[in-house]
Amino acid sequence: MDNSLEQKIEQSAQILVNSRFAVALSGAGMSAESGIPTFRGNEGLWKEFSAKELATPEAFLKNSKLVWQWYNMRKEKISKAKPNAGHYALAKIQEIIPLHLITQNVDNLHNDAGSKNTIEIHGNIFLARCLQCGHVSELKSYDNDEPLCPVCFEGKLRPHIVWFGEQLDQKNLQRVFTWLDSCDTMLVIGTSSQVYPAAGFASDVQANGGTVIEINPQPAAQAHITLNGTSGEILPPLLKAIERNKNSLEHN
Ligand code: BV8
Repeated sequence: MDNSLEQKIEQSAQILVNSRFAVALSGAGMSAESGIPTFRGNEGLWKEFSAKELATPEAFLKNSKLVWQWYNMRKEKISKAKPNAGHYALAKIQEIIPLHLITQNVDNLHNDAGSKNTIEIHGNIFLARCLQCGHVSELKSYDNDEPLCPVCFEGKLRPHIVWFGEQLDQKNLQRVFTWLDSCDTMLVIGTSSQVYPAAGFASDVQANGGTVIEINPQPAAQAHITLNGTSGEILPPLLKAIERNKNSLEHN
């Protein structure tokens, strides 16, 4: 690792250890090293299917079976994936400093890696919502493209996912904005920063005088510090630097 990247990791660790209220925002790049394709990369998920055909309420109304087949294909892939070194390092950082996590990812891997205090703003691929009674239930299987509600037994289930053109869950959004109001350091990890409202969070923090640090091999956010690399490469040394800085802070 070149020493300018090492220096920037050290600088980022000092900022994070001294921050009052840090928030991490993660995107699909976080799970790339777990073998889950991102959306807009070369092997991106959107390549085969376009978002408008699948990740919209209109698509589901028009052809719910096709949408379920797409989600079931993704669920099968995700069910076989494991958190990577980046997920585990981030969960450990959350044990050392007050780091709150907002994820755009629906793959549950942050939860599997032990992250707490997480807001899944685009939902979770292993949850399904009844169109009839609104009940949200866990649906881990991926063999049924016309699942019915296990509570009212008659309603069709849809993925408990936020599609394009749909409002985010208002409770989640309220929590996000409360966090952003207090946030003095944001760590943006593995997102192309193209999807709103998440794409606007870093500039909200900057507008409040906060510091933005980005981890991405192809940086996309307006960040003060850019750690140019993958989350699996950067987060473990960032964890070590945070542990070092935290210890020396406690012993001085
Ligand atoms: C809403 C479904 C109110 C779940 C998703 C304001 C301006 C312009 C447009 C809008 C706006 N407000 C609303 C919109 C419309 C729309 C939008 O933002 N459109 C974009 C495309 C312009 N937003 C909405 O509709 C949102 N709703 O705001 O409601 C409203 C509604 C309508 C009109 C006005 C207001 C709902 C957004 C949620 C959509 N659902 N997915 C699913 O099936 O998964 S979004 C989809 O993109 C995923 O959920 C994903 O999380 C999200 C963001 O993608 P990324 O995570 O960034 O992934 P991507 O592939 O793009 O990038 C990967 C990055 O990782 C790259 O930078 C790469 O370099 C990096 N990387 C690669 N490998 C690694 C790595 N990084 C680190 N390590 C690695 N190893």
